[in-house]
Amino acid sequence: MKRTPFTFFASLFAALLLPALFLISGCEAEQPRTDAEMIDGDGIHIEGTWARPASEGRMSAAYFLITNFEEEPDTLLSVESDVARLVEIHESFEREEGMMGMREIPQLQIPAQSTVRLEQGGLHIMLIQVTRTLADGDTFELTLNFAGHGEKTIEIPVRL
Ligand SMILES: [Cu+2]
Repeated sequence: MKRTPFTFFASLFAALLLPALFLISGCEAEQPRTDAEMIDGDGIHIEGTWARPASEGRMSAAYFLITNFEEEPDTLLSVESDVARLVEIHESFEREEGMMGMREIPQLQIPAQSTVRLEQGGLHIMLIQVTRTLADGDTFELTLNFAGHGEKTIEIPVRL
């Protein structure tokens, strides 16, 4: 059978245009996936978690980095754990005598597309009256309650 111009263009279409169409639709398919991740709350990332060791009944502090990849700010409203009687968000400040003090803050703003550091001498999660001894190498869970992203439970390793 002799090739007509029609079959030539039809095979050209199949060879070039169809893969191109798949490529285009493939790119489009990735866009909603990114949006879905943000709706699911993956726009907030926690890393670098650790907490100081403490004997039962004493205080410990937990530290980590919170990164908000979203275009909207979020707020850490509260933190819960069954490893302490009371869990508070604290900030450190310099007293008049040059000594460092710390105090509770009601909530913690996480600005859009930025990282907030909880670290020694700065912001931290205060664990008051730990219900069991937290030794180097132990782990426990903290549940962070965000205004926008809801609850996030993270694992905290205890280390010196
Ligand atoms: Cu504190």
